[in-house]
Amino acid sequence: MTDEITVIPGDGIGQEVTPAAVDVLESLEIEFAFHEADAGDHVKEETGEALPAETYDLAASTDATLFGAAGETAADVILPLREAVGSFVNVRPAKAYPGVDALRPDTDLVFLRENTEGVYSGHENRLSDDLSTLTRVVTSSASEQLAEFACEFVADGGYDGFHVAHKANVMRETDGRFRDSVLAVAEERGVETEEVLMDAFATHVCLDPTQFDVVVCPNLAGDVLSDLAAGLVGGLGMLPSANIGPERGLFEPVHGSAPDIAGEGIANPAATIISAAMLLEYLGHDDDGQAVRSAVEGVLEDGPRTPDLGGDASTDDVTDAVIDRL
Ligand code: GGG
Repeated sequence: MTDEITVIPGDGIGQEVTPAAVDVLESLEIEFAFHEADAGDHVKEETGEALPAETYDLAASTDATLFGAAGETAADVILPLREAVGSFVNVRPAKAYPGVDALRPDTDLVFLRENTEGVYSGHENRLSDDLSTLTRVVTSSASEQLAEFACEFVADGGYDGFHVAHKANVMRETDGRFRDSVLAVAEERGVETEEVLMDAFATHVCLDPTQFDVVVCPNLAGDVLSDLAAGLVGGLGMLPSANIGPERGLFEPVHGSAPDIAGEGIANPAATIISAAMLLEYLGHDDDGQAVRSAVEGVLEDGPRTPDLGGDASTDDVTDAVIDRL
């Protein structure tokens, strides 16, 4: 059966790293039907709308979506796209690969980020010239759905349990609900958990990342803490992600549009290509996903490197080297 894939490069370096990942997918012996779609700052400039309805509808109807990067219109693009695929969790692995100059080469952890609510639920208001407010939404149902996923994730991955990062000592009602809901599901399922205050986590993960394997977080905390972990493993060019829904998924690097290097052809495609490997695994192409991961790992170890990793190779050089290894 042909896998239907929506491809949305988005803004900035998304226009460079997304085609790189598509080239890798096209080099495999799998039948894909790719549907090119547009979204982002440049679309808003042209049409007044960052996310065309056709793009949303494609993401909501195809098997999976590969997304590049969002710029200034992130809230109008990536949040609705995650909703389009029904995603309730953003899986963000942070792993230091051999050969990459990492601050903490012993980092190997996975963030499971709540993907629908918290402070990213869009309830912001400008009440006066002096005052703006934001409503933070936390439901037991979304927290429990995340926890169910986390329990499956640790069982499938052979982990002992998971950490829950929160700030329930200050945000007693919202993070308190999040923490209590997650812990209740884990207890019912017999999965071991440990709580960690998210600010303390930021320090502990830098001092000794080996203390952590799987970290379940509210939305904003997952976004920020995974970027922090990117700093431990070689930079934002290293972190892939999978937005998982019940029937479809959206796969994207953790990094944004990087306007400082956009258009130069030197963006690191590793995060997007590993995101494509996660897409393959999500669609059941486990062997191909593993082959893509191994090819990226081989190139990171002794192949060409983009400037963010200390080399002078282009996005295309790295992509070609990955494809050569497949
Ligand atoms: N490829 C991910 C991306 O474009 N990130 C930019 C961004 O602002 N993301 C916010 C989020 O991940 O919630």
